[in-house]
Amino acid sequence: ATAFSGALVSAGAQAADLTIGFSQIGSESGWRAAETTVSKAEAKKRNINFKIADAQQKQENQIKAIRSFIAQGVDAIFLAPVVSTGWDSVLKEAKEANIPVVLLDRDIDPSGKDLYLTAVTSDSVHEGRVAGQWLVKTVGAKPCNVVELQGTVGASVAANRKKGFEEGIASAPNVKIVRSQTGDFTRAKGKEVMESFIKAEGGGKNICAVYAHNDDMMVGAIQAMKEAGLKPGSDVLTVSIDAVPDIFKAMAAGEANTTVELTPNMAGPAFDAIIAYKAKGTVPPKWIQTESKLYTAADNPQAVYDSKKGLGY
Ligand code: GZL
Repeated sequence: ATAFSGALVSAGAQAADLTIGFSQIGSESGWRAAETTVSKAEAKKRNINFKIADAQQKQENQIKAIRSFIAQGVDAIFLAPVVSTGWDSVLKEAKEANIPVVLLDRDIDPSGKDLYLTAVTSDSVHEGRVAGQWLVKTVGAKPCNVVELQGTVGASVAANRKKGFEEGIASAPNVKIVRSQTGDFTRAKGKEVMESFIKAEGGGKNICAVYAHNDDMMVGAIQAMKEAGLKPGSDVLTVSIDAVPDIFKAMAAGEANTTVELTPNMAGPAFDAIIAYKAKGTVPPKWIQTESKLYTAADNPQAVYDSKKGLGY
């Protein structure tokens, strides 16, 4: 009994002794704000000393934060990489300092795969594909001009969600992307770019659908469409990703159609992987994949909104 309880204590103690630094991108979207809130709660549950550095969406600030965590001698570093390139030297420094790195919610280029222990992300190509397939199913044979609001230039999820969506609509020649531009994952930029799309498309009458790489840009786009006298959710179909509360509020108002859910809890699985790695040398799989789920306006959006409100979005 002593040995057994001893083992438990040491594992618990192990987590209590762990200090982990998180280089977080910023709070550009409701989803990312929720990821930060949830990660703090997950750290608390596991008695982990958790330090979060907010980079205001700038890679150089993320690199500085990683260097500071290395200097502090943390036990592990979590990184949500704002873009997928430019990490080699700083991650090599972490490797030389024997500090394991875990990627959260975005990837770095495959050339850097030896520079991190594991990545906890969704399958963002699949998310885009599911979005495209929903649109094809919904419009049938009707010609459908789509405008696309892309995520941050250079972010793995933006490239993947674009690729997946194009795969999803490839089978329907009547569904075409006529305009595509980055809205940097923010509401403000999403609104601004949508305004320019509406202007460029003669007031937007021939825009059949908007595909946004996240719900926050779509919330901005919905604002722009309403101000231009268009009817998002009916005349103009909307499909986006994240499943934040405000997209369900729009659905309940008949102003949005579909979202693909992304869990904000990437840190929980990351903590568990690091605790097992530190306590027992268990090497995790290179990719810990989180699930995605399609929601439409038929899925009782008000109830979903109520259930998600207060989770830190
Ligand atoms: C996706 C994540 C994206 C979210 C956006 O895993 O990196 O970043 O979809 C956020 O809301 O800006």
